[in-house]
Amino acid sequence: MLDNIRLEYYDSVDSTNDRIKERARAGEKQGLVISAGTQTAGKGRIGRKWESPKHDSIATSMLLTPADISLDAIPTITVVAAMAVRDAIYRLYGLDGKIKWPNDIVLDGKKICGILTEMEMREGSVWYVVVGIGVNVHNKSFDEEIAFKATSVDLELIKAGCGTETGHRNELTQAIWESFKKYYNIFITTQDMSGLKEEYERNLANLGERVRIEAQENSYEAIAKGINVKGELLVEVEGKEQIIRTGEVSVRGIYGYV
Ligand code: BT5
Repeated sequence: MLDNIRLEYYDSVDSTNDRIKERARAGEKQGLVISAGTQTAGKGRIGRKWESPKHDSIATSMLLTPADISLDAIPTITVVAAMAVRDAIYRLYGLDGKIKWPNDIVLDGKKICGILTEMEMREGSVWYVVVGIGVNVHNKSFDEEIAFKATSVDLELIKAGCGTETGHRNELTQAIWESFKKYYNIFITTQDMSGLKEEYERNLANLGERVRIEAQENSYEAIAKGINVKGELLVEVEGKEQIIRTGEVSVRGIYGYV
């Protein structure tokens, strides 16, 4: 079980995930969180970049050392983390984000958060896991390549007519890890989504709608049906159920990014 969360903050690091890995290899215990004001080499999945401009966004990573976890259950941790971020943003700001399977939170059709889970094996079993979360908080604009699909807490609060508050990065970071603890401890008892699936599906973007599955070799349309207990996406293609397993697949709505 995850109980003792310890928060460390640095003004600038390369990647908070990489700082956690270094500490894990040095024998650090589960529950360490490293957050940074900015990252000089923030990472997305499969070699993509994550932009974290100075003091505008949250870049935060936690070390987990789950005992006897199966390799299969590791990708599910991303799915659990997405629930936690959604929950924290809702509790603090009333912003009703949706989860874009597997690793994004979206608001008004744009990405507000990305999650990158990494792990290292030792002697044939999982040694440690790093869950890294990036959330756009005070960003008022984005680089050209992502401007059409990125948003922030402040931009969404302004749209909702709530104005903005200052200083919510730290409070949001704490809320995210508190929520993560709650969901992770439910997940870890069974190592699957059986206790969380229902809530997850309530907040899943595109549920029951047509989506485009973009795999490396091909791209096709399907209807999003929900998730299974492993946290894999269930879709229907020409009347047959299919399981979307890999995070290297992009799932998009038919119109636009979500
Ligand atoms: C992700 O990858 O969304 C995972 C992002 C994880 C970032 C956190 S920050 C703390 C920790 N330390 C790290 O080094 N990483 C983690 P992916 O699904 O591959 O999406 C990456 C894509 O999102 C990029 O190719 C851009 O198109 C877009 N993107 C980059 N920065 C963004 C931002 N700030 N807001 C919205 N979209 C962004």
